[in-house]
Amino acid sequence: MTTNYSAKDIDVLEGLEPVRVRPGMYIGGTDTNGLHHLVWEALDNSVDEAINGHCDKITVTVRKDGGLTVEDNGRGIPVDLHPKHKKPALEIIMTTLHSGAKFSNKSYSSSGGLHGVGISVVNALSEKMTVAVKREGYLWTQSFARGQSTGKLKKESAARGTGTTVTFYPDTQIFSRVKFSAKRIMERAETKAFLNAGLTIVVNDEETGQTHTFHYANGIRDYLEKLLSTKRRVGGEYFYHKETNGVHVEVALQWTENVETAVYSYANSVYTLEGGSHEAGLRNAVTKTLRDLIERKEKKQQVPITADDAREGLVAVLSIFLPNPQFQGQTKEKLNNPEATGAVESALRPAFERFLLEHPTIAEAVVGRVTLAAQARAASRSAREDVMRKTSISHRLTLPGKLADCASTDPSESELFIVEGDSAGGSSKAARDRRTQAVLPIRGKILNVESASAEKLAGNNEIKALALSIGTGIGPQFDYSKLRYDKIVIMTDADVDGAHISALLLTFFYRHMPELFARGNIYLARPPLYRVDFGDSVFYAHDDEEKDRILATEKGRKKPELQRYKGLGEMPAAILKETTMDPKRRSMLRVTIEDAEATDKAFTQLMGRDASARYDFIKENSEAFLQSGAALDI
Ligand code: 0RA
Repeated sequence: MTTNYSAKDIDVLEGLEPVRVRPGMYIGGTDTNGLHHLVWEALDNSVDEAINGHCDKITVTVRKDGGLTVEDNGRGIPVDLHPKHKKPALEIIMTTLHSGAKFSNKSYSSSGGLHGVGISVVNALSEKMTVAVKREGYLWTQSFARGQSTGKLKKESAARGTGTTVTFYPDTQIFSRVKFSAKRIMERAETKAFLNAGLTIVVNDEETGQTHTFHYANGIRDYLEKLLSTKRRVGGEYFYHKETNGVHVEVALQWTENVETAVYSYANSVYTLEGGSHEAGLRNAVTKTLRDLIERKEKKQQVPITADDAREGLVAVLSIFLPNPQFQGQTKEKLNNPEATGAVESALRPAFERFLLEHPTIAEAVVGRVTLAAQARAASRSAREDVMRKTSISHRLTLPGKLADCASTDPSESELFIVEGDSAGGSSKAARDRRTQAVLPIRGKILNVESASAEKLAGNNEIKALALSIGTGIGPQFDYSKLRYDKIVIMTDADVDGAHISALLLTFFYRHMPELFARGNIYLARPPLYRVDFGDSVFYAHDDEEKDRILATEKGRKKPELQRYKGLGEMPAAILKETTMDPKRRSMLRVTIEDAEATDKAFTQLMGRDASARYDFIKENSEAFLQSGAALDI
């Protein structure tokens, strides 16, 4: 740091009243997410001290009295008097909007994300807040309530070292629920520790007496290890870090046998879910390096490598630190600094190329993996082109009205969720990724195709909507090349009725589109049936047994709060997304026909005309019924 902060630069002070009038504008809302924004804000202020090299330990305490304390050994918030306003800098920083940044002239800050609004916002939304600072040989304290000081800055005693301790109690007039989730805080602390190698973050949960210390000497390399866990690796791990022109770039990556790509990107240790300019730089560097390598190695004409081929199976952590991060998009989770693309690409590309040349075994494995992806794509391309042609305007017009289609026209990345009823349809539409996920609500129990006549089948609206959406046609007209979605996901309520509807749909597919099973396009979503809250920790259970197990293993902890989701329609969209739909977090069952004959028999028995005890059978066997499917983490 070359210059010192200059308090005199602040002329107009903006009070905190607007924050209390419209908290949502500053912290996104007043639900538990908003509540936790206060924690992220307080934590980020300390992490910023660490990013800028002034702090190496942060302690977060979830207090028994409902408050939260964040302590750091940074420089301490300045306490000197502002020449014009005749108030200590600390008081100005705590009681006015946006003043903290003006004092601190830090090179990197996480501000600009959804949070980064300033520690004063935490103060404004807390019924009580105390700040203790060690600086200039003394311990200083000041207290506040709802954004205003309740006393003057006090010089308490002589003290060694420097640091800031902030304790706040969220305002019950603002927040519907003021209970912090130690689990969420620990997850966040872990990520921050991964992204800031060497930083120690301790989280104390006074309620359970648990303490977790997060410290990763190898930073994002340790993070990558965790993300890889048991995934089967291809080649070896690659790590890169460099600082050029004030932009610090760190990458850790590894290819796997999985087909999914898992790139976690961060800017100034803020998670960028939607990627953005830095992620584009990574994508360019990786694609171009591998493309060049393959072209040089294989003289003869090869299948060209696309960016998606290069990323297939890739698990990566990208973390960059840059002076003025600009976050964009609805949730401000996309980095929008154009210079970041070039900074990442031009630094990474030559280094990654050198690495591959120096590690021929790894290079060979990665090239093999990427070539495989390219070949698979080429093989399905002609089929896909066919689909594209046939999904031209005339076909598009015939899509059923209640289908909420996805934006993508590329079947290989598209998914269709079949849900039961309009309310489930509503919540799944809110929870989906509209680019790649389509939702088709069907009404009630669809026709039992096992016992229905062909005419009845053709005239049934639900069946028609299904067949049109999927695109392949049914029975003898079935044409796989017209498939519009790679994944067809049956998503029914996690109860007996849901299992029944799943069975009806599976029967329909099995009888009229069996190839979809053979090719592995049919999936069952696994929405939870119960939510169990133990104060801070949240568990989801898919059935009674799992719920009982959770209750048994977590016995002795706080009194559990049990919630049974009556249906998908009742589940908040965010929860549905998190537990069931988001490809990064969900787990689904892929239904494969291992024993076609036995399956055929089971369907005939279960779904035929002559099935008096069918309902009971399904009730008892709904779990076993799904056992022909293998659990996949998709
Ligand atoms: C303004 C200026 C300086 C540091 C800070 C604020 C600061 C704020 C927080 C919030 C939590 N922990 C913190 N640590 C520091 C820089 C003061 C200087 O130049 O010495």
